[in-house]
Amino acid sequence: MVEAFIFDLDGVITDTAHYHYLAWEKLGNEIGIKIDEEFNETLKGISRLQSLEKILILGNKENDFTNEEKEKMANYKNSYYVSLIENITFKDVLPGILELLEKIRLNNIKIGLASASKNAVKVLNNLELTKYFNFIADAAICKNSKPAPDIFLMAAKGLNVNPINCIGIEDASAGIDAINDAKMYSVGVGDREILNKAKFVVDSTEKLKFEALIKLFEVKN
Ligand code: G16
Ligand code: MG
Repeated sequence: MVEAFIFDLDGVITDTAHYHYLAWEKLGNEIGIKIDEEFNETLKGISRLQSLEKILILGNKENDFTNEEKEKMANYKNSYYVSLIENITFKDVLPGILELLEKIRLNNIKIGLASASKNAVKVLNNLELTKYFNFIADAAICKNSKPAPDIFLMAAKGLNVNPINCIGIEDASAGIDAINDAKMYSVGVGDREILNKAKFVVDSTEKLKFEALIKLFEVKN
């Protein structure tokens, strides 16, 4: 029996993945590292500082900066990102998500959030979706970020449910690894090749249908 749906935020509930990209691209321009959409794919679901490390490696600049400078760069990226999410409203909820949340709630199934973003609460508030969530895992106190299962396990614990009875929904390959390692049923939204480790993949959020997901989960058990 499905006890909970646990959602990733960026790229699943709203398209902030694109804003993260714009903010990293802006930092990249400052430090002379070109970030394209393909490389950005590898940053999805990865924490802020880990993303910065990957970008510096991409530009062969991993030994060029002190920790203090790296902190400043991460803050620079975040300030721009925060300015971009300031104007997010309920209109930015991706297609099908509101309907899905409504149906889950109507069926008395719990809803959790497992985002790597320290800005998740703000984004959810701006989207006016906070009321749907029974528990929001706090990325700030999560030791190991995706692909480690920790944030999904933290969500299951906060919801007081068994991970094997959870459906996890993600847009990032690292997130699918996290869900699988947490022993949850993994659903990917996006490119089938990138998300090839997911148990089930849809190419857009409007194809996330409550009844179909429940059926898939029941069949696998
Ligand atoms: C998100 C994004 C990542 C981002 C991370 C940290 O994770 O996918 O690109 O680096 O959060 O975000 P912040 O800098 O706001 O703390 P998720 O798990 O919601 O996809
Ligand atoms: Mg994501």
